[in-house]
Amino acid sequence: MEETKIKRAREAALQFALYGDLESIAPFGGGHINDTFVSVWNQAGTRVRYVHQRINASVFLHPEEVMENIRRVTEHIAAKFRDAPDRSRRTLTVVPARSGAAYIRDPQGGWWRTYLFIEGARSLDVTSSPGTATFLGKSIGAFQKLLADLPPPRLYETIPDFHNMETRYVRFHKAVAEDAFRRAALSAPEIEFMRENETRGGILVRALRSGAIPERICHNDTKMNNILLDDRLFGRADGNFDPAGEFLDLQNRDEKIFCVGDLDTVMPGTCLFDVGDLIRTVCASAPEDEIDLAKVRFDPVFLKALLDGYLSEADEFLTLEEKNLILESGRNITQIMALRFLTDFLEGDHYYPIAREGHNLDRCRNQIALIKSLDAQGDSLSF
Ligand code: ADP
Ligand code: GN1
Ligand code: MG
Repeated sequence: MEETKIKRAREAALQFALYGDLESIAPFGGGHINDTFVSVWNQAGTRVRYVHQRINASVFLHPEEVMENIRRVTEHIAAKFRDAPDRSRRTLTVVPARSGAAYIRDPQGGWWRTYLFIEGARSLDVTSSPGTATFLGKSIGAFQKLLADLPPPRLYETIPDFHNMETRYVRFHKAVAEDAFRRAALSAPEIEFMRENETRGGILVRALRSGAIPERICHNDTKMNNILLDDRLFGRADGNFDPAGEFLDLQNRDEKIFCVGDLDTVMPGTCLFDVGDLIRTVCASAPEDEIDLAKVRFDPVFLKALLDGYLSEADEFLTLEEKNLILESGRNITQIMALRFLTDFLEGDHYYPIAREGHNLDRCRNQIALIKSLDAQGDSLSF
């Protein structure tokens, strides 16, 4: 099975405009959606890596529109960094196919793309220090600012209603009513929690629809492991680089590099979707599928640090209404994730890959625990 997958990836990789000899190719990364591989090429004696992804065409019904969005977004960002050092580590670079297109189709109908591999960078699943939280917030504020002047036309909506809590609830209620896998009884308290929170959950989508908050270009999938951080941000207390070291708070961060990846869902939305997903992941004390719920706490220190960083970039363009909804956005995006994990559990785990039975229910319980921890801190939370 694995061998067939690798052979298919290898054949796809060979169709891109890459020089040299393909030495190896292997599965890579921990994303939930696409099939990711890394290849190593020997280019006249220098080893160079590339990332190849088979786009999940059940999730993205128009992969050509995804690639057109990504081409525009990456070229726009790259143009802004024209004179910056390490330009090709600051945004993804699409490597064209030999045909010149941004993707290839394989004989089985799969859609493949290739990116330069961002070397010397890492992504984190859990925040290690307030400094990391600040840096992650700053990176998404900067990303939104870089795209604020993207020329028309409007970007494609690669997944319509992606963060629309109302349509997500319609699907959830249907899944509960049908109960095709006889799992509703196993998740009764979680279903109840979702029902109790339905009206509150619509707050962002209602604000966007009424025009109370503006539509902007945003990323829509800012969980922290989609942000690549320069290895040079990590080091020892004396400030020297050490890849095994801690995040360094002391240095001049402006010189340091981040790359916001996973651009499939960059499309119109509200900035609050991005801040919300950052709050959900950066302020959680454990990964989103931790089953020991005693370990799942919402960290107010990381919240403050994260929003310090985010607002250092975004304060200048956010409206008062957007700022007033920032705290709510963290609860909101955590709720939509709990709802999506639970719906997928009820529908038989067809969207998120699972490593064990009940994995999606575990993820849902984890997200509900995070909301409860956030709620328990109530008015004491501030930024
Ligand atoms: P998914 O949509 O499945 O989450 P991602 O695009 O996020 O896929 O890729 C999965 C992981 O692969 C990322 O979390 C990141 O760590 C790594 N990755 C993706 N693109 C690159 C790249 N160009 N260079 C280095 N690492 C990458
Ligand atoms: C998926 O692609 P990935 O793994 O970065 C999902 C996000 C969820 C996240 C939860 C297109 O993100 O919406 O927040 O899983 N992406 C898509 O881990 O559905
Ligand atoms: Mg990802």
